[in-house]
Order: sequence, then C-alpha cells, then structure tokens
Amino acid sequence: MLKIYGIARSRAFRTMWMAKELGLDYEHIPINFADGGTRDPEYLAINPNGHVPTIDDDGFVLWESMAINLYLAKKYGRGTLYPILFEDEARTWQWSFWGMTELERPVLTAMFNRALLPEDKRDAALADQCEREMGRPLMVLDSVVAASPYLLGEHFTVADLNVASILSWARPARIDFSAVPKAADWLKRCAERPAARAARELQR
Ligand SMILES: N[C@@H](CCC(=O)N[C@@H](CS)C(=O)NCC(=O)O)C(=O)O
Repeated sequence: MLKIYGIARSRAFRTMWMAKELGLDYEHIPINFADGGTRDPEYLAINPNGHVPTIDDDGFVLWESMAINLYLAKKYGRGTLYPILFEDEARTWQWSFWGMTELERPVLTAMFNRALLPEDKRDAALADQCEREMGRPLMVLDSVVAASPYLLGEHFTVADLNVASILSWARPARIDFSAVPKAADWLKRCAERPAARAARELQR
C-alpha cells in the first residue's frame, strides 16, 4: 500500500491531492516539522533531507513533491492525469520545473511575510518584491490558459496539479491576480476540483 509521509499543511498537500485525483488508497503518516518529526532518526532513514513529503509505494521510497506527483501520475494515471505523447510528457516536466524555479520561492516568501510569520517579524518590502517577481511568470501562465483551459490543452493533468498546488499559497500570500484574469480562472478551476477540496479538508 502507498504511504504518504507529511501533514496536509505542508507540501505533502500536493501528494495528497494527487492521490485523491487518482483514487488511490493510502496510509497517511503525519510527520510534522513543527514538532521535530522531520528530524526524527527513523524519518531521516527514509528521507535524509528531513523534509516532507516522502512516499513509500510498496517499498519504493521517493521524495521531492514534484517527482512524487509525476511518478504517481505516470504509474497510476497514464492516459488521464499523465499524458501519453513524449512531447506532452516533456511539457509536463517543463511546467513542473517552471513552477518550482519561477514561482515557488517568491510565493512562499510572500505568504510567510504577509500571513504566517508573527507580525513583528514580517518584511512587507520583501513580500512586495516577491509579488513583483511573480509578475512575468504569471503573465506566461495567463497567456497559455487564455488559449486552452489547461496547461496541456483540453484536460486537467499533473502539469496543472503541480503548478496549481504551488499557487495554492497565492491566496494567503494575497497575490493580486487582477492583471492575469485567465490565470485566476484556471487556478479556481483547479482548486475547485473535488480531489483538491478533499485534500484541503485535511488541512483543517
Ligand atoms: N523541494 C522539496 C521541499 C520539501 C520541504 O521543504 N518541505 C517542508 C514542508 S513544506 C519541510 O519538510 N520542512 C521541514 C524541515 O525541513 O524540517 C519538495 O518539494 O518536496
């Protein structure tokens, strides 16, 4: 059976959303960074980085949220959540790497400095700078989802899930989407999927 390590209020959310999209049964092991769980020697033996998520799929251990989602989608959702064509597969990687390298740091930093840190520790100027940095990638996203409903075309795939899960931090980060309305609509379409809602329920 699939095991997912990590709490839903972490990047493990991405993996839980994926598992729910695929209708996979899984055992949830709520490793929490807040109580030192990610530094526990038993957990470090599974993921020496001391981060979540990690999965154990019948003895196959894998970490890094994007790699995990690409693996799960390819293994259990080929032809639906994972594309068949090599070119579409490559575009799936493109969007996943793009999300991690162009968006993840600024949106996370903005969320910390506008919502998560104690007020006296927040750096408003840094958050504003991060929001400005997101301007160009969000325009790129906007132009693509203006031409088709999802990143690879007509259907929701792991490419959408991976990018939308990174951008799920945009709301608490109070990122202004008014200049990118198509990207806002796309994000809403992704976030309203039953599997995304079910994964968000686990964050409560
Ligand atoms: N690049 C990794 C980052 C994982 C990561 O940093 N996870 C955070 C939680 S969202 C974590 O485990 N932090 C706790 C720690 O480092 O102890 C991924 O995408 O899986």
